[in-house]
Amino acid sequence: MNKILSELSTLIIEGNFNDAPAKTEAALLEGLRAESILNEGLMPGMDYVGVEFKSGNMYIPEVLQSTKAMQSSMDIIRPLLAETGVEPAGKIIIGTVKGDLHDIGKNLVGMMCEGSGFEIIDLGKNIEPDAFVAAVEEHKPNILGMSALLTTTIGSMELAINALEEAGIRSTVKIMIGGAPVTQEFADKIGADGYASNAASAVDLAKRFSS
Ligand code: B12
Repeated sequence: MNKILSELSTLIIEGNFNDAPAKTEAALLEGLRAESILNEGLMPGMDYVGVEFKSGNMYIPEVLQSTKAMQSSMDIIRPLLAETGVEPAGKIIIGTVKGDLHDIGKNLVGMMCEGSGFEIIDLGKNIEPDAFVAAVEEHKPNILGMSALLTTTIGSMELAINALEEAGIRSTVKIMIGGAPVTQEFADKIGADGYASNAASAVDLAKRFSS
């Protein structure tokens, strides 16, 4: 691997968001294309973080630092990627359901998916079922991700799926759900396409849905 890209990967793994932007600029100055920086520098770094997180060698605060470093580099190359017309891996709409203000896990999932090349449209938190429907109609994503942390709000995921059915657009989008009270059994019950218990598994699921 190119030395500067390997150093950038290491900065992502270390969660060094102070130095990652300068290293990204240096890679561009060296003549590397934004696409190479993403695919050969940033993504391998985040892939490593995902593996380490899943195997219990990295913890949430460290993953958040890494995603922040990733974001700081993405801020620099995102406009260049758009210019060169690099196709994203897929488009994901994500949001925390109605009545629920927990967004740390949802943000982590969004950031890790962005780090893996997906375009993310983050609707935020406390999102009404109809707002999910309107967003799917407007943005036509491949995947809709819903998050809930309260046993009192997970029911809103089913309402959103029903609302998508009623609008006739349920089959246009894969639905993945997550959050501490959510289980695979619950996902099956409400007719979601998939469940992931953490951000790294959410990335795997999103990749599976888009391949
Ligand atoms: C931080 C926190 C808060 C913060 C939220 C800040 C924020 N911006 O998010 C504040 C203080 C606002 C808060 C408020 C409340 N909270 Co609170 N909160 C928590 C706490 C401590 C941590 C949650 C968290 O961020 N975890 C870290 C993230 C990274 O993990 P995660 O969310 O599970 O996400 C991971 C996975 O679930 C998955 N995932 C998540 N979303 C998605 C989406 C998709 C698509 C996929 C595939 C995967 C996925 O991937 C993520 C990353 O690995 C939990 C306790 C706990 N230990 O979980 C309680 C907890 C969730 N809260 C609880 C409660 C009761 C409340 C309040 C009702 C308290 C009150 N009486 O006011 C309010 C409700 C406010 C509301 N309407 O939402 C309870 C819920 C109980 C229950 N079973 O319903 C918990 C479990 C605490 C407890 N033990 O009682 N809370």
